Amino acid sequence: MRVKRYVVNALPEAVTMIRSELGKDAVILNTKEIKVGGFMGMFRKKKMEVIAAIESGQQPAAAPQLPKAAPPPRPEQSLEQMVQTVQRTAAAVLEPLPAPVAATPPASSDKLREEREQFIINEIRDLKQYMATLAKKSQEQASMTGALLELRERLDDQELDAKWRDQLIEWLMTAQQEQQAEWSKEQLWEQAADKLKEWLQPFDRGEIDRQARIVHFVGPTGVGKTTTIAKLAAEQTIKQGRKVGFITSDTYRIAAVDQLRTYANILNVPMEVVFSPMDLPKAFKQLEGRELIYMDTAGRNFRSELHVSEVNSLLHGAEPGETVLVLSLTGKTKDMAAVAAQFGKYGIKKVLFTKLDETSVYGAIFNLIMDFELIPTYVAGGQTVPDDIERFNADTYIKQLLGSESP
Ligand SMILES: Nc1nc2c(ncn2[C@@H]2O[C@H](COP(=O)(O)OP(=O)(O)O)[C@@H](O)[C@H]2O)c(=O)[nH]1
Ligand SMILES: [Mg+2]
Repeated sequence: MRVKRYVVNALPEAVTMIRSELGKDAVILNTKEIKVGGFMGMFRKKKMEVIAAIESGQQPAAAPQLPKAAPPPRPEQSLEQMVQTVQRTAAAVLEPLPAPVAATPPASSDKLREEREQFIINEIRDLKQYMATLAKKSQEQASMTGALLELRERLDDQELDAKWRDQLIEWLMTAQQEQQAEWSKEQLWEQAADKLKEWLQPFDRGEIDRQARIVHFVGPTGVGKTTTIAKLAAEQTIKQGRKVGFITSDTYRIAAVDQLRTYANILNVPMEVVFSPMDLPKAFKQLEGRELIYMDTAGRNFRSELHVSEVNSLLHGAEPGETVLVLSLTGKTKDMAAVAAQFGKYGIKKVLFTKLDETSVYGAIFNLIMDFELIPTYVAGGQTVPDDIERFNADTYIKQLLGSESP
């Protein structure tokens, strides 16, 4: 009789070794957990000791081996090949265990069998999952026509969030399959535009409430709040003939007050400066006869909760009105998202995007609208007062996002 001792991490490992070294007639005599290595009794690793034996005279036959771990199907394998791999694996591992020798207590043999079965089950489950993802991927890739790939690339270039990009591509693919047709590039762009418009639709009613007498503009420093106020005020006074007034609380910089004052003078609009919420009633009194009051605020560190709540307390003292968050498209998406999240806590939903002229990447607008349920009002595209501003228009925006390929 030839007896051999194996020290392994798990039983299946030993089974493989026994099969290949001692042959298929080998039997396991005993298994037990042991601890090896370490230093002065510490850091010892748990291992399994397996004693196996074969009658002398019996040749270690070339036995079917229990695959250690089924080799993961390579991505370039076809589905058929993958299925064969799994079948082969299953056939090999499901082969009955060698009958336990009488010396082996039945309890340990049952445990052994159980462990092996569990191992097999896990292996097959992993393989199945792997196959399913691979099959889905390859199916997707195969059915992605050139135009779809091009659209995907465009959306990536535009920094549209991967979740919206994937959702859109998936929807287009399904719609195409359902119609059993392959859309031309034009059709594809048209369908993509329609779908994007549908998604934006709940937020696309953006206008500053005509009933609101006081409109506050908030947002980080330098995004274009003061310039935007001047643009909108010009439209309201010159085109609409409304009586407009200005209030500024941006007293952190002398230049900021002067900047708004310059516009106030040009437009012949009265202006009040407030240093704290306590000054507000007086300012409103001064502007009593004005139909519309634009309120300029200081750009502060709006990623800080403290500053946002500070602005909010200033606004709350005021008469009911609207608050518009101004965001510059030259800002980083992450920073814009952080600001939107902070203001979102105070129920601020209207947004105005500036500096459209300084970017050709438009995905951030979509991402922000969808993620924070923001309602876009205007987009500003230049420094010229009063011309460089227009109402947000979903169709125009989607054309910008999808690019010139759009029909
Ligand atoms: N290119 C571009 N520049 C803008 C736009 N709006 C404002 N600006 C410029 O951005 C700078 C800061 O504007 P300002 O109104 O003072 O920002 P505030 O700090 O938010 O009040 C100024 O130089 C503006 O001329 C825009 O839509 N496009
Ligand atoms: Mg300003």
